[in-house]
Amino acid sequence: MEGAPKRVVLHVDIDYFYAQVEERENPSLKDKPVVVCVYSGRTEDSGAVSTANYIARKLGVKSGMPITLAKKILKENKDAYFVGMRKEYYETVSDAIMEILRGFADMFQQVSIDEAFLDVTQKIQGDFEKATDYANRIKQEVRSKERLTCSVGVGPNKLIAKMASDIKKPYGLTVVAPENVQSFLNPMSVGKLFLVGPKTEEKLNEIGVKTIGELSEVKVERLVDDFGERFGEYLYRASRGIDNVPVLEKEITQISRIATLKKNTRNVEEILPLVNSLADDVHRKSLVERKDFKSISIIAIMEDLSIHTRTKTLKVTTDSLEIIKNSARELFESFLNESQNVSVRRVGVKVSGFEAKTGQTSLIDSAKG
Ligand code: DCP
Ligand code: CA
Ligand code: CA
Repeated sequence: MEGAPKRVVLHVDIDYFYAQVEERENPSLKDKPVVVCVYSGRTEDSGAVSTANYIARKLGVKSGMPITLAKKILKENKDAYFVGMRKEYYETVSDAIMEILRGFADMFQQVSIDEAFLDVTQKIQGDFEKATDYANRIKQEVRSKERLTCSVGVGPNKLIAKMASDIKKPYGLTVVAPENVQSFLNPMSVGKLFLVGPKTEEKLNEIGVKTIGELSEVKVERLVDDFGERFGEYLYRASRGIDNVPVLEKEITQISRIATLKKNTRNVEEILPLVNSLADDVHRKSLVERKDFKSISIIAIMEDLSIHTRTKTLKVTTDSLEIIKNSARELFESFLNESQNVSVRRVGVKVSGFEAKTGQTSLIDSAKG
């Protein structure tokens, strides 16, 4: 593309983060299965696995599974070590690592407790030949200063860097120069494309698309018909490795959308279709930004132009579209019940109270239709 500056973007993700911190604190754990647990406190073993080291994963333990199941899987293993999550401590470790990473970047964006994007274009003069050495220096610096390993992906943009960091783990490095982007993507299954979840994957498989290369051969019109304008166009671009989103220093603190109703009304059924489509937009944006949210708000601007907001705050963060829609409906219903006899003119939906996403589990499956 003419004039588009050539960029070099790194994505750094710490390997089995919480469990690796536990290993660091307690070297006797090194060769044992380590499972970090979030105990809910209801019964001794109720709760979920936060993460596990690779030894435990090989045996079948996964993030999110019930602790009781993990214990069953490791029942025969006398060495298995279960430890309660120490989030605040991991946060301080994270801060120290982010500080190191920031020093290597022209522009820096932390996206979760254990991952960040670094725009290093100036640092290495846009030269991909220098990228391998530079990324290795970063890995070594984190290892020597913090005694933790991370994996790094390098690409011409965030999309490719993010996908590349996941290829070799732990302590991996994958560099994808611009001329190799399409051959990097082509053989991968479409499910590996960022933001393609199981449902989208299934829909694509149904039209005969199994790999990202095959996806890149589908006409954009077809994708827009099947998946809606935004997501259809995203798939078209992403399958070609195109992503122009800059590495942003500033973290956003909320995502909102507002629109005007076709006619002023106090009837919730007339309001909901627009609210739901705003919820779709807000949700998609939260996935793209990799933000989990805790609060859902509605905004109502009345015919007298007075502005009202109502907020619902959850106990835990979520990325659920369902929850946005249900909360927005609830909030509008109770707002309309308590408000004066004035009609609504504009409506808005907002999510806030972010915690950056930790896993790679954010999947768009709510495409149009
Ligand atoms: N995490 C969690 N619950 C999940 C997923 C993740 O509490 N369902 C926490 C624990 C992880 C941390 O977030 O250590 C980072 O998440 P990642 O998805 O990056 O997973 P890991 O760092 O544990 O492993 P990997 O080596 O695959 O990056
Ligand atoms: Ca990680
Ligand atoms: Ca991560």
